Amino acid sequence: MRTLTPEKRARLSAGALGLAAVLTLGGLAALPATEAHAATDTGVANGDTIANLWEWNWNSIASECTNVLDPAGYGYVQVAPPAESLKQTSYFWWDVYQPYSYNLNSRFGTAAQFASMVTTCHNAGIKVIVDAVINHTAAQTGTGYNGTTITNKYDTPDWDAANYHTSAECNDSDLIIDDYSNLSEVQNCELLGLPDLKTESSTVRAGLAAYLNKMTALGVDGYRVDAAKHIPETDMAAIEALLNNTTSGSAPFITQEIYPGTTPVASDYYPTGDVLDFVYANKIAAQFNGSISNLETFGSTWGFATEGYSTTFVTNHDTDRNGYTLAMQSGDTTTLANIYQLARGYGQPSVYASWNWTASDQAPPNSSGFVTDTNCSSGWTCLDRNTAVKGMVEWHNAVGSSSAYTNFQAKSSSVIGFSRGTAGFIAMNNSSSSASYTFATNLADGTYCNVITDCANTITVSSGSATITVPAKGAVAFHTGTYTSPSSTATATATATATATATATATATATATSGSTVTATFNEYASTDTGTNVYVVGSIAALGSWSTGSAIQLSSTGYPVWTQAVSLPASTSFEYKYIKKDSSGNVTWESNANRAATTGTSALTLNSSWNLASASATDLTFNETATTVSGTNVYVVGSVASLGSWDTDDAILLSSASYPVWSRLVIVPNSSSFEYKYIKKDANGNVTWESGSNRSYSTGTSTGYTTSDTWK
Ligand code: ARE
Repeated sequence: MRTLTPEKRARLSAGALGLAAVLTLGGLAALPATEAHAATDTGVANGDTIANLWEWNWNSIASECTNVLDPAGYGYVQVAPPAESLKQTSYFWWDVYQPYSYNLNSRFGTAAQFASMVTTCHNAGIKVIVDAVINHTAAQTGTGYNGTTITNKYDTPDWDAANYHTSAECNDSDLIIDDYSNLSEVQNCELLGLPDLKTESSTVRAGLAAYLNKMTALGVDGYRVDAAKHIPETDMAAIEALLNNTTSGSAPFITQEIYPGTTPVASDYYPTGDVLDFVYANKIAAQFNGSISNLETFGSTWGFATEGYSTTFVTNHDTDRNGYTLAMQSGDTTTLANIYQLARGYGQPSVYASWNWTASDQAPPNSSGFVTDTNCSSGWTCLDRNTAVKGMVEWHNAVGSSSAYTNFQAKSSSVIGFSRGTAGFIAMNNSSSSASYTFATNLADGTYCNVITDCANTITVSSGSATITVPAKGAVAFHTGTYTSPSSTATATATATATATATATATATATATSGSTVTATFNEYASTDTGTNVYVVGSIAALGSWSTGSAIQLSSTGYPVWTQAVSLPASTSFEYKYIKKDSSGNVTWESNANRAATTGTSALTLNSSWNLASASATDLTFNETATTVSGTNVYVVGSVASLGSWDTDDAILLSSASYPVWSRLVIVPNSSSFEYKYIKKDANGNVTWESGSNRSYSTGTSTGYTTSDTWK
């Protein structure tokens, strides 16, 4: 087990295509007999979106994976705690957060039904994330869902008193956490009086890992770690070190519940996985309860978890009940916020779907406590099935994670539009009456269908703009995959529009043949300060026509190489340049001359380095085989600026996606020789250098250089 990098998403993404399905759900609310998707499905593979089907029973989840989640393009399903739990006579929902044993016969079904659900979901291309309650066991005695009787809360089938924290570790006389600003208390005392497992003990670590490994062996792909802030991060790392790989061969996906408070904080847990982004959920609620016109900057500067670690949500089972976020039952506003979440594309999105409640403690629909089948027409809110939400899962997948959030237009406090690169456009209306505006779309002229209505209506883009009537509390969204035909007005419209900047001289020669595009991947090495982003801007409309306001933002996922795939007209010559924008919007242009390129009829990659003429740069992919312990990462550092000039603070983090091979594409000068070396940094930032003399490399005038090194 090692640190999960942002690349894990590529590693974990499911492969099945979201093909059309005819839906006949025995016992469930009937969906339309045939889905209009048959005609419009763009063949987008299942993406990263999580459907959080909280407290659905296993049979209903299995059906949903096959009949709804896969056709819609979801990638993951998250399920409620599956272990045997407390069973009160009132059957409160929170009984399942009090484990009695790690037997998988639970209120959601039998162990066999659980295993079958995992298999069925996998067969549909959906990965399964389990809510893992591993910080504690049950506070309340009684008889559980599999018949286990507990009379002493410190004596369960799995544990005895020696496995729990006592007054020897907990500094609070009643053993219960009262002071959430005291780290020791938060981690050594009892959350809500729930017996606190002694996770510093190797016996406890092994027992918890055995429980998780049992589920991993059944095919489970990942875990939402409940109450993770109450488990010291070092203990999390030690437990994860004991986890087996999933059946698809990767480390389990981990997202940790670090409820906001004084200490510890979410970022403390990045070494052991992702975190649930409570700040994101709280702020999205504030926007959709007020004005949405400020969403242009909605991103990391708002205090969210770092993008590569953020599991975003609009609401969850706790915050639905405590007002910290929008509520599931807030109807259209919550649906619209989910649509925005999928469109914004920050972190890994999740859509919460569950049962309706009127009293906070209320049990889910059940029979003697056992949860009954989901009925989306009665008692349940199946937001994952909402036509607009499903359309946006498709849109989210189609625009991809690297298309910049750009081209933001606020028409009023409640009507906005924005693009994701040149791949998709969405207009949203948070008011109670419909609104009509003309938006610049960033998309090629033509006719597109609206994914929000499952393609029941179309939008025409002409001269890059579209006049759109956005329904009350609704949205209109389309992407290049829903392009159906060039509009009658679609002609070559790009003309030279030199901007005020001295260095950018536009010489546009774009003559796009209607709809014919190729993907150009821009890779730019550029070091930046926090808050500053890198954009590409150029002479053609798809690159903003030299307008810095319309420049395409590059993704920093591979920092310090900034990357973006952009759809460009085929067989077109253009000029371009990179710019940096700081958090105040100040623009810095590269100092070299305009770069030039010509598209053909297939994809191309453009590699360059800040302030370095394109002709002087090439790409070098470092591959280093190195084994590491949890929390430790491998970097490369070297003698040239783009390798950090031997400064370990500027060393380049390599990706562990193909562990134990650590890799990263870096832009370096061509026709030059330089030295480099690999280093390891542990979770505390301690640096270990490879032994021996410096390594050296010489580039020529070609591209696609690689190394194949092994830690020495
Ligand atoms: C129930 C009863 C309690 C009783 C307890 C033991 O409600 O009165 O003392 O049983 O008998 C859920 C329910 C709880 C329930 C529990 C066990 O929400 O009501 O307790 O199950 O059945 C903190 C944690 C965070 C936690 C929240 C609720 O840090 O991890 O509290 N969230 C998870 C789950 C919950 C679940 C548990 C953990 C327990 O998502 O659904 O509890 O498994 C500040 C602090 C936060 C604190 C927050 C509480 O912001 O900084 O750390 O969150 O207050 O609002």
